Amino acid sequence: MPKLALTIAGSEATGGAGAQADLKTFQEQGVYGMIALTCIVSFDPAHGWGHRFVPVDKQVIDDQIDAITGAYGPERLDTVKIGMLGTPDTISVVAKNLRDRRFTNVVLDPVLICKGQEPGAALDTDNALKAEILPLATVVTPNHFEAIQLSGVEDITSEEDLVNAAKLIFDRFGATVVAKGGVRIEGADAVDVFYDGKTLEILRAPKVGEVAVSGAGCTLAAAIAAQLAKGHSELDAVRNAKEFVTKAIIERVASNAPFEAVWQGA
Ligand code: PXL
Repeated sequence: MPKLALTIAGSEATGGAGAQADLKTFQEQGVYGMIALTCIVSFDPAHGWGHRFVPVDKQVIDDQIDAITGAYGPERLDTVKIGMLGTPDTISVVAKNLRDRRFTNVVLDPVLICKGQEPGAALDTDNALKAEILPLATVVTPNHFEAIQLSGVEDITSEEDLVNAAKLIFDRFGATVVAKGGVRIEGADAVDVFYDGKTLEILRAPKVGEVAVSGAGCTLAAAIAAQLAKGHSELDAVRNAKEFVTKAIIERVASNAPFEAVWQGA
């Protein structure tokens, strides 16, 4: 019988990011995946591939989580990955469910700004994510931009800056931090920092080009969740997930969009 994992995330129609990336990752990891959909993103080919964004009604989000947890119960479903939530309303219904259902592993990809949302609304959303979801996360995986926002540092340009930001985020929110330097820190390697309050580890893999690939963040967080569902420690989960996403980036898929997408089947 496979282990189970839930993603609470948005749909990205072209299949590169979001819930689609999460579910493909779960499948490749040998974990039975489920989705509670929070919003639908449709890129707009006629307008620079900007994000068209529609939130799912909060009652419908609640109903999906109800169906999923009703079907499997907390003994079997102890791991959830959280991706894009979209609005303060969707955030509050997800926070309520996280509080009530007490998952052991809550892996949060803190997706902050999505193009296509009004800046005012996005600020509300970011604040709600920090206030309501971050304190409930057990692992948080900020990218370069998100690490700056969550730590409050001015900028992150070096490995030392990334370590410092990871420590500040841990101190502030109490979750294990996987801070991703990606292509935004100079050097030959893509560097991520793991910090759980005791262990600090720098994870490295040779950079694959200098351009960020769509779905890499979603895939990393989903792979960490799958690894935790299978019983690995947080550090092993992150090491294995980094290896998985590196392969998925190497075998990335091109399209007419101006970015390439990871391939979890690599
Ligand atoms: O990669 C961040 C992300 C997450 N979730 C959804 C998205 C995106 C980026 O496009 O559309 C649904």
